[in-house]
Amino acid sequence: MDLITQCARTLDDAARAARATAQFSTSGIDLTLEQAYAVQAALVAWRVERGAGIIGVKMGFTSRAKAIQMGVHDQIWGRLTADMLVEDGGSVPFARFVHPRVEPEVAFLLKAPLSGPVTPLQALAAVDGVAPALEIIDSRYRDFKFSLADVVADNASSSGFVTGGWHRPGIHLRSLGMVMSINGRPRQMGSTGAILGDPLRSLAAASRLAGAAGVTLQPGWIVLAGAATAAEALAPGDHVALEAQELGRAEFQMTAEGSAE
Ligand code: OOG
Ligand code: MG
Repeated sequence: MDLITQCARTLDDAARAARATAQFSTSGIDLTLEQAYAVQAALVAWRVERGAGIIGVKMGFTSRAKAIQMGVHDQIWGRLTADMLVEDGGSVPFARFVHPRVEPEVAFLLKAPLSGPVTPLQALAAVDGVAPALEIIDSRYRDFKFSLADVVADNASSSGFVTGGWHRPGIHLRSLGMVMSINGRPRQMGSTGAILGDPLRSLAAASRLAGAAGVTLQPGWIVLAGAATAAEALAPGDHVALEAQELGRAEFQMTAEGSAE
């Protein structure tokens, strides 16, 4: 088995068993960024073979708060598959995850293909709708610790997401207040402007980065722009709600069974 397949197998097994694995970078496996994206593509291809189609992409480390929290400073992208989508107001089994965290985001729904370098205005022309979103991230690495290449290989910690109601794309996204509450208590507060100054810039970056990898963002796909604040750890039974100015609400419930790590 070649190195790419071997790393993809390790991460895919860890995700399916909801059990943490050792970071590659501290186990003598130093993937280049290019190899890490190849691992990501390979493990997502297996998810697709098992029946979960690709429904979009996500951006990571597009806010200072996330870069500081994780100690990783370059923007990355990952692939979203149909099995990650959690219905707004729905519930998700805690046992599916290793050590899940949640973060407040903005989601875009595309109506036209998008690929390669574009301006935020050109990116906006491909947008059908914008919604408040909660991303559930779950690193397959022990203690949620990783290098840039490690996290890229692990599909940017993608594991679940919820989108609230869709709005017309014209809403200005440079400074809308966001409050993320867990069990009714506000835990993170921020602004959509924390996402690269404007989440549309993150959409343009998604187009550029995916395009460089030969991927065209498709009509009907969802693009998660990245978290506006640091992520919060989740426990079984937690209820999470996001309230965003003008964009409204998104929420979900973690089921009570299962335990972290
Ligand atoms: C990697 C994913 C980062 C974001 O919104 O910045 C991300 C991680 O923090 O585990 O999703
Ligand atoms: Mg995120």
